[in-house]
Amino acid sequence: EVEIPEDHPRYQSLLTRHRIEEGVEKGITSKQGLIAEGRGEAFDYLLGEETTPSADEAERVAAAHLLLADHPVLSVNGNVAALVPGELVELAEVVDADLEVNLFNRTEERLQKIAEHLREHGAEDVKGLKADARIPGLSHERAKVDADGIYDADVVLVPLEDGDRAEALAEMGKTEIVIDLNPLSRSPQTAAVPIIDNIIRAIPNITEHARDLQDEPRAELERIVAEFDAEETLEAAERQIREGVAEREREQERKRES
Ligand code: PTJ
Repeated sequence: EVEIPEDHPRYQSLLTRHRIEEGVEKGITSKQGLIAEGRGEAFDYLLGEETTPSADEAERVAAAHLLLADHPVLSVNGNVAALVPGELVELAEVVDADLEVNLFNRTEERLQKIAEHLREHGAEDVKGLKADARIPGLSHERAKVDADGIYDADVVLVPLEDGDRAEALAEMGKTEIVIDLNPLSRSPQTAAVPIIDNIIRAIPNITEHARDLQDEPRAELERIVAEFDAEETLEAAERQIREGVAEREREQERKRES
């Protein structure tokens, strides 16, 4: 156990990295998950390592979708399980969603370990182990889902998802909520609700919004969903990155001049 002092300027980022390392050691996270983590960190740095107002809005819209859904499912991969297991279980409880392990690099061993890890964090029923249905249009291994899980879902939350699968799920007519720090990546581009934020901040914030919205009438939730503009959210994130970089360049310029 590495102790990271909470006042360290990059506390959250170091904690995230440490959880991914532990995930790999436990056999939950894939080695490719380490690369995905590095990519995510770079974008998080550019976004200022905080939830932007537009990401917060997307998280509220995601909460409204999950509350309105007949059968919401939260998809879990090796990175997600390492980073936010307890937080996901809590969100699933608040919006009454299923949890389904769904892996890009699918191995039986990692499936079992992730399901067990989620149970240790309070999950009762974990789907994804039956794999008795297929997402049309994907190669065999990557298409495997549960018939009474993702296959049957009307709303799916797919964090850190590969672009092909995000597209195939959207083509099945599912409302897709994607969490991904890279606004240029294909999965948020195909999502009904792209959330450009670190999953570590996004999941607890969706849960908070869901608690806040759970007693609202359906008409109000439907209004929140209808007013959302996915394109604008992606543009806001790109702007944030560009302006953040420009701002830092100006700062360095000022330092050099003084
Ligand atoms: O456990 P498996 O086998 O299902 O594999 C999972 C990974 C994530 C390894 C697999 O899906 C993969 O290779 O994904 P990619 O193509 O690397 O895409 C991951 C995306 O997630 C990238 O766009 C990253 O920027 C983003 N990302 C990484 N960490 C975070 C993140 N987004 C939000 N929060 C993070 N903490």
